[in-house]
Amino acid sequence: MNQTTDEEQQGVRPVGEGVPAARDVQVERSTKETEIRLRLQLDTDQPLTIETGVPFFDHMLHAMAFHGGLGLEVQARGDIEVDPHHLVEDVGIVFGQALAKAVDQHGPVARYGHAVIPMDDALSEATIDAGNRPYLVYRAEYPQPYCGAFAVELLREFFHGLAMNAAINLHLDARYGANTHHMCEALMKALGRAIAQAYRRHDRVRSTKGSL
Ligand SMILES: [Mn+2]
Repeated sequence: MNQTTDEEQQGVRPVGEGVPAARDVQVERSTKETEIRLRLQLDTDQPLTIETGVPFFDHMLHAMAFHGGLGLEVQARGDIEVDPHHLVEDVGIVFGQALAKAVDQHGPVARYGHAVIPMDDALSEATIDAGNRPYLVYRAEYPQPYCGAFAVELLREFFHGLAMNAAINLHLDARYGANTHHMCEALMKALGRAIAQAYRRHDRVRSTKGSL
């Protein structure tokens, strides 16, 4: 004879059955160079609070999260008076860790994601395999080296930290454009869309090998 708990008799489902828990993860990381708190919610696009102290980077993260429909809160402080390099890289690391944690805690995802996004003169593409094989291919030749005070070469550090720590294969291609701001922004929007697609819930591990 089956035994039922009080909770089941009251109609409360045990966690893990029926409606899955919203995927909501937090990661904190502090080093001598940076201090970062990040919360990622994959099943809601609210709230968005992004404060890194680097305005153009905030703008890029906001574009990524908004167009990916990701709930993202980032509070980051760091030695940006030296160079935003550490901070941009470490936000990539922590965001990657959050994506990995979401899969660890909440189960398998669709794996593949792809988006191509235009912005006026620019066209940028992002392709993801969230398949536990970390790799970054990043192709971009920007016509201007800076967006405001931000050296756009730093975006590579964000993408690398993200790819290695989420353990994803990430291909990014800022295909063409005349304006660096547009090329970067289109790329970040494409990244957000590709993440949203790759991290859709899936009921089992998507691999012919049975594991990733
Ligand atoms: Mn813009």
